[in-house]
Amino acid sequence: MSKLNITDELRSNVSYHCWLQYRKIEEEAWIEQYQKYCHIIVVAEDSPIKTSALSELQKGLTSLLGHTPSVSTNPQQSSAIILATAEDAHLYEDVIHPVVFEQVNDDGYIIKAINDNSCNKLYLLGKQDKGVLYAAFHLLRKMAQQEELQSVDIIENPRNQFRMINQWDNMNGTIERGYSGNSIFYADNQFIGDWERIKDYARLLSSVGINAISINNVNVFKVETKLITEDFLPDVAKVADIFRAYGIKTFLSINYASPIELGDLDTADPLNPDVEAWWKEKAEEIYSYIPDFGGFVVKADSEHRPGPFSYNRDHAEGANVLAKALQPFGGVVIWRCFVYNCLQDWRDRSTDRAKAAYDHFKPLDGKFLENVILQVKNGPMDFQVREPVSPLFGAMSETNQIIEFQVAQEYTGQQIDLCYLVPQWKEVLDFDTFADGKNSEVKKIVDGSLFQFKYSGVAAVSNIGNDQNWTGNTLAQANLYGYGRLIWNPELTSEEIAEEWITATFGHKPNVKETILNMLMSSWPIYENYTAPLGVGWMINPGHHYGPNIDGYEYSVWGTYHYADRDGIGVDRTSATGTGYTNQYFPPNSAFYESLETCPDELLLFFHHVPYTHRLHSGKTVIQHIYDTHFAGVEQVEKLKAMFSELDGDIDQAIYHNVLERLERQLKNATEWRDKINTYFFRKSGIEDEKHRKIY
Ligand code: GCV
Repeated sequence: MSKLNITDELRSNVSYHCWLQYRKIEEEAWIEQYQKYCHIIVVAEDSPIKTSALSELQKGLTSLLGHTPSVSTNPQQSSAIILATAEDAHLYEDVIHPVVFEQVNDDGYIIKAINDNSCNKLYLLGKQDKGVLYAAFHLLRKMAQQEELQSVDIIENPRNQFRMINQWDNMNGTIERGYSGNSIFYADNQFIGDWERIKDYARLLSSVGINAISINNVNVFKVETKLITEDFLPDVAKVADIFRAYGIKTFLSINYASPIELGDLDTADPLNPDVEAWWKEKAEEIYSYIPDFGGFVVKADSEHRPGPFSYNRDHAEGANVLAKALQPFGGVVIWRCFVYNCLQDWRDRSTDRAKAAYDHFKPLDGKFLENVILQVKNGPMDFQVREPVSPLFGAMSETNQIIEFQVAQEYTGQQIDLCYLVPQWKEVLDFDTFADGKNSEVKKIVDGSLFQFKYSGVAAVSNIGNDQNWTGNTLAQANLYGYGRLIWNPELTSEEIAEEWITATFGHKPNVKETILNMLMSSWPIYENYTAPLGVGWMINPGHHYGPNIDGYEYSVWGTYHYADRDGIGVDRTSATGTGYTNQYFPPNSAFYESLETCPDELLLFFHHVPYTHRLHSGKTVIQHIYDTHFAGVEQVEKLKAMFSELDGDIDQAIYHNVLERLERQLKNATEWRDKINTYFFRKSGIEDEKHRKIY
């Protein structure tokens, strides 16, 4: 039976097109301004990426203006859109001096309008093909936002070199931490072959600047181990062809024990010469199918995955054997730092999961080959609604680093609850590590500029599946869009990004814009209000991680993560009396978190164990804060729902019902969190709510 899920019906659905809807422009003045450039598109030489740029422009302009531009190779046009790379100088040099390309990086571009009486031309120029494609998407975005073009003169460069998406798709069709249906890549332990849907995904990703993708879960099980064999490489190559045409490089997650699991050797010891030879041969084989293959993503020695520790080797030795194999082909190893002992006994307070990544990796600084990149989760734990920034950022000046975010809302509402994550990511990127004095923000570490990394950038776990709207909750599309836009330009504000997304998705009605903007911008604080308080984290149901379970997290079987007892709550991570985690930060951050005086309220319980009567900077006691935020959280979700209900009739009906249904579930979830958290802490502390509200 065919597993293809791309159908005309699916495509006729507005939400399927996400932010690439390109609604027809109604205002004559805009049509007139835009139309004068858009009758002809001139493109010199063909290439797969330029063909994508052309097809995107044709599709987008037809939809926006109701007229399909024709295509020509002849630059002698009075009015046209000109697509060219730096090399096609004959197409632009009469009006643009090639020296401007000195300001453009490999993925950057120029958009410039030239107008005089007889001529209206728009130049979309990239240093390389990719730049042309990004310029095409930029132009379409401007038109969809109804921005003027006549004086447009833009030089745009992405700030981050790697702008990556990690799929956590398994070949049986499930997605680890997927909340929007099944995989668009696999079913029944095979590729589905739904190339059109993958192409549509490539379009979405490329339109926001994503340039790399790993297409299988970092937990690599039996079947997926074979992705690097002749059984599946022909299909991986087809996927890579699709992504390549949209400027996206394909990567695979690999099983560190592949030499054993694929039946060739009885060891995966990285220092064993047979193992080294095995990986070299494997790399040659992969590159014979995919000449521009990106490389490997590796989760090793973590959550029961194999790794170099089995052979008493460290992670540098583990990564380097792979790096050597990929190096001749220009490939890289993306080695994850999410390494900790998930079976550790939490009654033993000398161990601290938050310290694990730093403890494992910091001593290895400078020992990795130059085509290894460490991928570090944004926080020291695991994508909680609130965590401090991982102290590994800045701590390894000799080792390429990229940051890992999670667009999939594993711990932030699972695409049922609304949680616009761009403000959270922005806070992380703006965090000053003081690694090289003041102004050593995370964004300058991951963009490679602070320590001159050869490779750097950002990766994130995808939130898409085969649901018709890709993301389960249509409003969760804003997170995928926002992720791409933010890592392209970390100086954009969360509001700017949200506004762009809203207009592209819902159009220009002021009431719709205002309501959805309010909803998105308030959603992260609201989610934080009704879930685990003051940075303590977890408190979720084991396994699936949705809904409250104060002592429930699966890796806390020997004790809780939050150490709540009748007197107080929180984890003492100070160096004076606790685990010493605060020492992993550079001064003054170490002292800032160490001191109760300066530690910010929202992270108090991450760093300190305090009595329930401890007074926050806000003036409230901890226990009163818990009660108040949990009552407020539910009221705020009720308001979200009421606000959204006002949009009935103003937005697409299917989207309206999709979001409303999610808000109803969110309200139930928030209510359950409020009741369970408040009851738990009332019973533990015996302290009444000052406002005498009913605690269930
Ligand atoms: C892919 C968390 C998630 C796991 C995930 C892991 C990781 O523990 O719950 O599902 O595994 O992070 O990032 O490797």
